[in-house]
Amino acid sequence: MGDEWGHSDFGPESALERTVQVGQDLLDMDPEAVRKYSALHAKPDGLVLQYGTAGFRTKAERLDHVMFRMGLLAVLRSKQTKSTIGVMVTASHNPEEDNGVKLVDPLGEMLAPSWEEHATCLANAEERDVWRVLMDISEKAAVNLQQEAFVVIGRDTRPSSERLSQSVIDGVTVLGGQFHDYGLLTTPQLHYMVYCRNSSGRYGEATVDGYYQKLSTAFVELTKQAFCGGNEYRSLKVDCANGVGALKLREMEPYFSQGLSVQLFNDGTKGKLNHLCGADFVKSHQRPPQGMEMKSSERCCSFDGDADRIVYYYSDTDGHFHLIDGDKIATLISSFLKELLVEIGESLNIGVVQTAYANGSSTRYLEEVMKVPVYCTKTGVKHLHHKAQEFDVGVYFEANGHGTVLFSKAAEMKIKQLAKELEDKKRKAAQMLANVIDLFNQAAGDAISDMLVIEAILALKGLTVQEWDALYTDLPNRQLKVKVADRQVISTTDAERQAVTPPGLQEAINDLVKKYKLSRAFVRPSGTEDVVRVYAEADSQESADSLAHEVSLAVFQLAGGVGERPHPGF
Ligand code: G16
Repeated sequence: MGDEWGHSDFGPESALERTVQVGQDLLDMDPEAVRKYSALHAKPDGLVLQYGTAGFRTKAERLDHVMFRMGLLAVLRSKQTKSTIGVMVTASHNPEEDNGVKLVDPLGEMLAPSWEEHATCLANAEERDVWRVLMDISEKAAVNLQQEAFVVIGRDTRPSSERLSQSVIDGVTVLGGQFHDYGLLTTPQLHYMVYCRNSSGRYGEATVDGYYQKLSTAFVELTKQAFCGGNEYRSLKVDCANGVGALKLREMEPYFSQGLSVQLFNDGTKGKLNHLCGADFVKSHQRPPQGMEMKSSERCCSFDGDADRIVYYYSDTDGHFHLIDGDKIATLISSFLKELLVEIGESLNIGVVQTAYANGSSTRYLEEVMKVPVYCTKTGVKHLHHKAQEFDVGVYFEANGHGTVLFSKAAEMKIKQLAKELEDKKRKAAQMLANVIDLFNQAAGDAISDMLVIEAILALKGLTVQEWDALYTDLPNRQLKVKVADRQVISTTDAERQAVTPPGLQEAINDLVKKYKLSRAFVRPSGTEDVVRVYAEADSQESADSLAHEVSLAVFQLAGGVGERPHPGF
């Protein structure tokens, strides 16, 4: 394969993976072929969808045309960037009946905002307009149509995913693109593959084995000191949400098992994807997943359906459940990194990025105790990722457990050089940092990678899960969902902390918040589900629950609620 992007080949092959080279006859874009194939993936009449927080998401049966068209779009994006583009078929934390698709840009990051608009336009085009819209996008984005295109595809374990990823492939091939179908992958693994392929392998080898090797080697190196005598940190219970994370973690375990043994629950052999289990369920219901056997004080964690989120938890000796969410994960990681940076004595700046959902206590702890700057962005890792790129070391986590740490190229080079040059304690600190860089997935939030980082830090610091939890006390909080006729009637500002429309809603929220101590509340339309999300926190769980309920009622009344009125007790 030609190699102006630095690839020696467009992709590795294995018995399980499929690479198809399309015939020369399809290399030229053919409007008739596009029309013909598009009709086989027809758009349901009147359906309008939006490229949301993490791509398109809705009921799987409404997505065939979107998949085909995202295959087309990925080809244009690949031609424009002269890079490999990724397409992931998943609806992550959503129920099994849903599905979704998102495109992955050249460095493994989320699709650029202007292309999200193109995606929405193409997904909603009427059948007769598909070719014209493709040409409009090509013109606006200055796509060189003669350029070759290469797309990599991954999918989760939903029953609909295999068929839908075939529709993506149809879209890619009809526009003359080449592709590599990785089959089942976690979402962060697909992001990793894209990054590897576009960095000429410098980031790693673009195979699942390459991913396992890279992360496990860094983990084993990092934890060597902590694990030499064997200790209590060596076992962890993992709820895999009945998703793809179970398959991948099981495959990966032999690579890191000298440092950690994992016991898998909800591994997809019995239960339904994300049903009463998984990171989203545990975080929003603040209780253990079904199917997990928790003993007092044992460390447990949950992935979500495509393994890009992780939350930890344990139950204390009185049987009380304690959740350790993305905020506390960010705090643990930031304090570990800050200590190492101080030790090596380099003035590399560190910043933490959160969203409005971050617990007020976490922000206070990070700013006042740890003295690290904290920034708030809109929901969606694409926003956090972007902000985190401004720092030498940018830590970003959503409270729901979605996040990672980014190291600037300059910081990475500096640290890796110091790991060779420095002596004694400083050298050890630099070497640890170098391993941490390799252990984090720099392309996207990744439950498996985050889990290994957390396990390494706990082991190295000799921290129990209770000690970690005790860093600060979360303000009691509650998240609810409200059904409205059209969630777009709610628009927000100030990183989603204030509602601009509908009129009167923000004033109503302000009045309700005043009734409670240490309180805060906001509402925003979800970008992955057809609901409005409500968040409230206050000085007691009772107050947080009551405030969340009252705000839900205000949304229901002022934003066109449908169905049953929100009732107390959720
Ligand atoms: C996705 C995004 C996250 C976001 C979440 C909820 O998560 O990747 O950044 O926090 O959706 O978004 P919303 O509140 O707009 O529905 P996942 O794990 O489902 O991909």
